[in-house]
Amino acid sequence: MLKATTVEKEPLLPSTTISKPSDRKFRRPLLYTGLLLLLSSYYALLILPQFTDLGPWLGQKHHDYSTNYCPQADVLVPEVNGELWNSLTATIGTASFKSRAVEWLGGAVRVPTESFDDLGPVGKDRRWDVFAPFHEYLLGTYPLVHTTLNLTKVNTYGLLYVWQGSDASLKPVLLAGHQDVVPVDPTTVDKWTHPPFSGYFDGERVWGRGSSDDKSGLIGILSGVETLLEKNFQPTRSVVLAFGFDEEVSGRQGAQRLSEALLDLYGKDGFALIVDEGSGFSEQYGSVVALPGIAEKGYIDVRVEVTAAGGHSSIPPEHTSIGILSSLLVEYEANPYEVHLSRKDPLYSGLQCVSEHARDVPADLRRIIKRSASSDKALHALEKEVLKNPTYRSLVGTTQAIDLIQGGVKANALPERAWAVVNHRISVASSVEEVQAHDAKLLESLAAKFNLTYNAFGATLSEPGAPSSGTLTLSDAFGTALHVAPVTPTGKDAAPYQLLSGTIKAAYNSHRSLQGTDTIVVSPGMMSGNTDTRYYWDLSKHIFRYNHANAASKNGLGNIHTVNESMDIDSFLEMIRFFITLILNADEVDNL
Ligand SMILES: *[C@@H]1O[C@H](CO)[C@@H](O)[C@H](O)[C@H]1NC(C)=O
Ligand SMILES: *[C@@H]1O[C@H](CO)[C@@H](O)[C@H](O)[C@H]1NC(C)=O
Ligand SMILES: CC(=O)N[C@H]1CO[C@H](CO)[C@@H](O)[C@@H]1O
Repeated sequence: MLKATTVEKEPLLPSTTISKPSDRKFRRPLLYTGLLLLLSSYYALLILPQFTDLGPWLGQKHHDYSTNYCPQADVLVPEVNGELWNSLTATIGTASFKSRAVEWLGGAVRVPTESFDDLGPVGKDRRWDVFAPFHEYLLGTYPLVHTTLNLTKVNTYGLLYVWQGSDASLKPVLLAGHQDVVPVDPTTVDKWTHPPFSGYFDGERVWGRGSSDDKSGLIGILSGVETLLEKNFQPTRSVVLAFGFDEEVSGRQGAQRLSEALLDLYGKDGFALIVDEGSGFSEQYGSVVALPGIAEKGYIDVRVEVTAAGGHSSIPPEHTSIGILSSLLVEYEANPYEVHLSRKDPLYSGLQCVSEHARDVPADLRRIIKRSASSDKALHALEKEVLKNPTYRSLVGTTQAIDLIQGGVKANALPERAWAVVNHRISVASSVEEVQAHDAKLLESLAAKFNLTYNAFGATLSEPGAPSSGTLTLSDAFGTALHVAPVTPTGKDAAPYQLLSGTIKAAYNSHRSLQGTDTIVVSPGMMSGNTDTRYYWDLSKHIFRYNHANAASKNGLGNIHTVNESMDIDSFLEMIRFFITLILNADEVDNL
């Protein structure tokens, strides 16, 4: 999860333009894997802060609140395949299917597939070999999948399954997930209620690392496909499955290579939609809200490096490189990024959905959210309240955190070099370029004050050739900058979003024998981290990070990335139901 930072308002808009980084930068081989901080997270977030300060907005008149800013799709139940769906729905509800699901997921957990930050290339580093037994497990567990679908192994352990549809003119659906799990800290093994790779089933939950993140997704998809095959379903629209094996450590050997293979096979925008791991649904203001992730923030680690003349410290200059670096870092923290809530922000769409559809939203809150759609004044008032919540603030804005520092080698020698790394998570309203320009501008006056030759992201900002007493260099620390993800369309005419929404409602209702469209609200959600889809932007404009996990259940999402990770079996069964419904629905619509 993203760490919330404390941020104060301080205007500092970027104004310099500096050289644009090439896309190649974040495709370069990993230099310092050990320091990579691209932690991926499971959650899409929508947290409404407590509102306290809306007094002035109460009792406002002459406003039309009737516009529906978050129209809901109808429940979408397979029709052409209606009989099949009914039969599958019944099957999923049986005790024997539940036992199979327990075995499927538990067995997958029992094959440890940890990925580590410092892994070398596949073929060189033997620690990747753990994926071979995992593939054996899948082969033995899903016989029909392996006799019917075409399997290509990309970069040895990436799994690319193609379930060929009868109509090649229909764009396929891509379902994604990852095989790897975050390592279990050996010192915490005895703190687990059931051992981390036991896959133990206690009658309610399957325990172990990966039971939730993300073997529930991967096994959920494969279980759904195997079950469809058992009922002799043959797709019209092709279904493609892509399972990376290093999502937790950047996806460069897995998803990145898979994306190249997928692009070769299907071309740019070759997929009707992509569904990867992500959020599920939870309770918000008295209603159940599903939050498919439609956006991801960008990322850059900025290395701030100062060099200065060395020498004996008995005759020191006024400022050493460490002293200068300290001033630069103080400047950073004194000038946090300005944060604004914009109507284009996916989190704003989320506020609209909750205010429109959640049952227990206080009337004054509901009103100001509605008003904010057309009134800038109301938007500012809303922003002021919303950004009081540090998590929300971090999700909306560009964050900065100084996470690494180093300098000096000896107590009596002047440090010739000192550096720090500032980690930024980039607002969906901004860009890598804007952040680079902002940081470059921020330190410009200090660079001049300390008489430094100033280089920022490849451009010289100080007077070329002028003598100086040292250098200041800003750079992309590990070549891991990540652009802000394109925002997935969610309007009324965005057919894939409507299909997903209708499917979510159908799966939810069918799992509970409910009727009606308003049993669960679907709202655009925002990821706090990145998934393998960071490599899939060219494959489809319609990317959703969503797996229908039930975070509203009493056990929640189940301690991902930590001790006691576990998966509620009922929630897992509902995930399988979701994937089956999605495949069948996508198979019979022709507007994707
Ligand atoms: C794991 O769960 C058990 C209860 O099943 C609890 O007692 C224990 O504190 C949990 N461990 C951690 C670290 O949360
Ligand atoms: C900067 O440092 C260089 C080298 O020591 C020196 O020649 C120059 O005069 C200095 N400039 C200023 C403005 O202090
Ligand atoms: C299961 C499987 O391998 N199916 C097919 C994969 O693709 C080749 C070539 O198109 C077919 O010959 C296989 O039957």
